Amino acid sequence: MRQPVERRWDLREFIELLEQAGELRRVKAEVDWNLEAGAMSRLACERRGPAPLFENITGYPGQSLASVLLGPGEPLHARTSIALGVDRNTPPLELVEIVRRALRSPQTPVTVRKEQAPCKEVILKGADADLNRFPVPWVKSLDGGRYIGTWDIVGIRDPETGWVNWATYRCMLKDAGHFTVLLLSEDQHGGRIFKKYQAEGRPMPIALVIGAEPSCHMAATSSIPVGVSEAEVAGALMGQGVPIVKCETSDLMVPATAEIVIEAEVLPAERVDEGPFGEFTGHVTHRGTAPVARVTCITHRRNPIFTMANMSKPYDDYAVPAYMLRAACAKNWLEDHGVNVKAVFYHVPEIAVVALKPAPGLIQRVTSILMAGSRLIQNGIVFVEEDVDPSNIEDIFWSICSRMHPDRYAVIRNVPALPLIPWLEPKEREMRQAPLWIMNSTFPLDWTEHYRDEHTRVCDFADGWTGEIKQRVLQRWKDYGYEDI
Ligand SMILES: Cc1cc2nc3c(=O)[nH]c(=O)nc-3n(C[C@H](O)[C@H](O)[C@H](O)COP(=O)(O)O)c2cc1C
Ligand SMILES: [Mn+2]
Repeated sequence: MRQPVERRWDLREFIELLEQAGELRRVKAEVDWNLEAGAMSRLACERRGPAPLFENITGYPGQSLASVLLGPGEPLHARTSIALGVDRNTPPLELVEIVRRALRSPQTPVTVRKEQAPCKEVILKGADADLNRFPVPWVKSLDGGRYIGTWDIVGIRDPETGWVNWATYRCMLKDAGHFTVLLLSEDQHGGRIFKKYQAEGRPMPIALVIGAEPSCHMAATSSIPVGVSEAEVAGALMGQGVPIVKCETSDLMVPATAEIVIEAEVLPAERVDEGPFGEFTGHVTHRGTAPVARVTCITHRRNPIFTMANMSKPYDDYAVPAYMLRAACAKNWLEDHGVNVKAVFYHVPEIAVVALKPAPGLIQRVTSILMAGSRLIQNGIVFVEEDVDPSNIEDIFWSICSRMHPDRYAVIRNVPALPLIPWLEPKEREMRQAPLWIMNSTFPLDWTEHYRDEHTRVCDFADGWTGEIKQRVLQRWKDYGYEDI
């Protein structure tokens, strides 16, 4: 998957590659970190424009703010492809296969010396370790404050096993020396690990990394199982071990080329106000409480580039790369459990679309394996036959409309639920349990060949005409004056 050219594999190189591809624009006009950058980059995202790199941020000379770097491009997954070092036009299902292969060959990170680590160009301790030094954006008017961690990596270590987890968790700025980390306890790895520190009553060292090489961010938003290190997955996506360097005030290792590293410790017993925050569901989540982190040190590159995400309705910088990655995780997970399906894809939060050749018991089997995975489904699963492209929303909709008998819709009760989902009933949100649905738009197996033939033949261009006439039309395409189509 690697291109033969030399690559630096840092954020700045990725920005250059995006700019060359017309997928990034440098914004020279002065832009305020307070709501303006958020609103502008959201609209840029909704209009499928290039990612903005704000180079003139009100009150922060010499710094810049990058938004929706891995957001929707032309085509949709172009920026993800560029980040992975493959052709921008790589079809989404092929990206899934590329990532699947990478996930099978994790790469151990490579430790570099402090002098070789760009993230150590500036080291701030004591009163100098001030979070207000950075253009931390207030993203949406509906948010409860400035969010220092949106396109971030939260690094923590399991005190029992030594496993290091990198994940993207939202972090809200509290004051010059404090921020919250939203650790949804049972729902993700950070919460599980934090519980262990809480049980011992000691603070949890954390590293909040901003502006790492994109593979690191993609790994941090992926759905890999407990105990697997996102750093090794990031290396797999890069095709070489991620250069890492030790923190100043803890033993945590962070990506050496990161723009900003905020070292902190999460206090075991304290919770403070957090939210609201405009989330990946396209809805705002309510105000609640979250654990708070106390800053111990900050290191950064000179003229740092602050990265932010801007989540809402799909497609955005979460939906595009992370759901493609989730598909790769899900297909590998199924393969690990002895089940091969044609394809898996995700378009919206936590809904898996699975294309398979129906076989007795297969739908039930796939459902239970996916449910046992690491957040591979939340709302539901759509099953389609092999002739439906799960990366194409119109194809999925066609399959549901034309092939799904209402009795092939099923509900499974009492499944662990993410509290950020808007449709939860009050009781379900409290219990963190909700149903999930299965839409089976595959045809029943017990129909006779004759019955299938009479009622289920597909009649699009590929299937509706004989080879001869299709050949003729393809050959004469130019004659019709359609060469540009
Ligand atoms: C911008 C952004 C913010 C996120 N914030 C949170 C969060 O606050 N809490 C959370 O559990 N997941 C959050 N996620 C989703 C996690 O990154 C994702 O589920 C990831 O797989 C978690 O890693 P883990 O499996 O190691 O816990 C966020 C994702 C993005 C892109
Ligand atoms: Mn993890």
